Amino acid sequence: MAAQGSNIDKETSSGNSNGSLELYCWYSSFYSRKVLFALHEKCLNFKSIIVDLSKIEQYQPWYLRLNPRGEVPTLKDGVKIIPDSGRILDYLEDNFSNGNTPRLMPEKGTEEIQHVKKMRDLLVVVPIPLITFGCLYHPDLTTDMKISSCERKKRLSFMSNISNNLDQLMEKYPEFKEVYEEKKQRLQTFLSEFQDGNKVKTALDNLEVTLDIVEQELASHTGDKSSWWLCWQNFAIPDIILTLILQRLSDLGLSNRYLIKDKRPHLSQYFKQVQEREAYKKTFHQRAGFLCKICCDKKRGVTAIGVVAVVVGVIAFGALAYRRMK
Ligand SMILES: N[C@@H](CCC(=O)N[C@@H](CS)C(=O)NCC(=O)O)C(=O)O
Repeated sequence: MAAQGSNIDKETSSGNSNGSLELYCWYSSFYSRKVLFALHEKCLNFKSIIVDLSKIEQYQPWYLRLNPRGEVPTLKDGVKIIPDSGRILDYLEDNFSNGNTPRLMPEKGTEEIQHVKKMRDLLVVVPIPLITFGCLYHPDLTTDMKISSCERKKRLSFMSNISNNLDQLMEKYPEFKEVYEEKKQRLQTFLSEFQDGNKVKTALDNLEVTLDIVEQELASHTGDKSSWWLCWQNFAIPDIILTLILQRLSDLGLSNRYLIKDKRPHLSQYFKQVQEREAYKKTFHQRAGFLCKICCDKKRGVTAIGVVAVVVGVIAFGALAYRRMK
């Protein structure tokens, strides 16, 4: 089957893989980024095929045949199709960890593996979709919401409109009726979850506990371990998940709550350090992305105001100079 999707990008790294990897993803999706980050860390060559969530491409028959849950990411390696970010990371680790391709987990049977797995399991359960949409819906729960109220409303109304889109798709593609019905139900549950302020508040409070454990872990690295990443000398899967969580908190305007230097000095230093990694830069430089787009639009708005101010200033100055000359 030829790849369909909004766009195809060839990600070129100097690294390995025979070029057969195709990642169906959406650049701003948390779970897509988890895999993109891992692919860049491993310096693997891959093609990324954009499944545009803003055009609900994930529900189109061609994609549902690939991933019946209608979610990104999905990895294709030749004839093998691997859905779900967690499974994809395991697949990459099992199949692409030789020679120059770095491991993102300690080898099986080693002393470190249990500890690294424990940290991964702690971070993987952080309910990022609930926190993201919960904060868009209850901006008062954030300290420095960076997304304008107009954009938040647009995003939330897009979300509640998906149900209608699913009804239309059901008529158009009756063979996928069950999938669409299930999706509608899951969406309904999710909508009522993130609209419930108490649920979102609890998730944010639980995240304090998780990040306290992370802070303790980082603080415990002294002496020979001072150059360690979260729980091992190598950058590993828990680091990828932690970085994505910290980035999302920052995008949502929650850094002032979780990442302040006085409260979690090691974590705030860690986040600065991780942003220097090439794989981080490659993962986050990507265009598109809903949250990213909004932030950029906001910046563009500020830039536009700046340009208008300069133009008005120049005209006023010119007019003044002209009057003086007369
Ligand atoms: N457990 C899945 C979750 C994937 C997921 O929820 N992806 C979101 C984007 S971040 C998605 O595709 N949402 C579209 C939808 O559910 O319709 C994974 O880890 O890959």
